[in-house]
Amino acid sequence: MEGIGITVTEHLLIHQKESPMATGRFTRLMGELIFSAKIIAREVRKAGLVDILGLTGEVNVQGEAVRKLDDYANNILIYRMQRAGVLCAMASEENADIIEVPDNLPKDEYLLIFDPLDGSSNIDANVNIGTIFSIRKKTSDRPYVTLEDFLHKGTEQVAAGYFLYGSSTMLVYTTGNGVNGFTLDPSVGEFLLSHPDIKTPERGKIYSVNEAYTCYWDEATRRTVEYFKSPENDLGKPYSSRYIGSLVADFHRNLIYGGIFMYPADKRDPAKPRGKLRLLCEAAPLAFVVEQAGGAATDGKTRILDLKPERLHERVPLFIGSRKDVEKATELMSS
Ligand code: AHM
Ligand code: MG
Repeated sequence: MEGIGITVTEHLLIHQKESPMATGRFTRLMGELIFSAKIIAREVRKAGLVDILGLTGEVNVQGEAVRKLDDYANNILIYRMQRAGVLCAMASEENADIIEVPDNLPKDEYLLIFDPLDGSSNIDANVNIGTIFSIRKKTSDRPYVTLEDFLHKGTEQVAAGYFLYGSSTMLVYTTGNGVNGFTLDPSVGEFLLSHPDIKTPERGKIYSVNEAYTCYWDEATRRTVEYFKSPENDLGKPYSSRYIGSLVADFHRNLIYGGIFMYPADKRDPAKPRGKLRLLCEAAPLAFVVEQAGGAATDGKTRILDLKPERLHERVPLFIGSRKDVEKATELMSS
């Protein structure tokens, strides 16, 4: 009989069997994360029909207005993942502090960091949004979790990826052994392996950056962006400009087609020249995915996965995508 393809659950179980040390806890963690994302996807699908669009009236830890769907996604993830029995703590883009698993619930050694609904400024316009996640293990021997347990390099991630709520709902993730993409078949409610072993082109044809901020950039950043627009670049013609303003969507398009996404540091606040995107819940997980797909990610100087955060919500400049494009950007940013 013809099957419908490999489900993400089957895929996880196949890989679990390959690892003699595997106990099924990671599979359990992913199962719960996938279920939470299906609930979020369902709410995103009916967002125009029910009263969950718009702002909640609250402001998150980054000083940004919290949108209702952000809030909903955050709450679902916290509620379900706290009960998965495999985590000891979480960190969300929407919460100032780490979120511990309460003592009355079963705990284990995994840590989960997430951006519940990235690209939320696009929600009201029906543009693609996503959930980004990073999975780590607690490495300290302390019997309790502290902020310190989260302040580690991206190289320590056990797995990372994202759910993209677009024309279809996708899951793209890595456990350090390549990248696989799954598409939700709404008729059976399962994620099916649709993009096995994703490899991003070595050099792309797309550059993605919010050029409105050129006035806030330094000379090196301007030169770097000019390179991708120049007919004299290594591609021999200007790259195409594509910018959605929704990181997961911009990243995913460039991963598939090849290209570079840039969110450089800028001087909107001259006292704090910095990037906008967060190291732990945005840059590091996507850097893990892109490297596993053959691409690269830097902050303009240093490999993203080698950066050790000092704060939970640390922001970094980000240059991410096709390897040769990121290498060129890093060279121009340092010259
Ligand atoms: P968010 O997490 O509050 O949605 O902010 C992150 C988003 C990214 O998805 C996107 O790449 C970036 O902000 C766009 O910023 P800008 O509007 O400054 O170009
Ligand atoms: Mg975000």
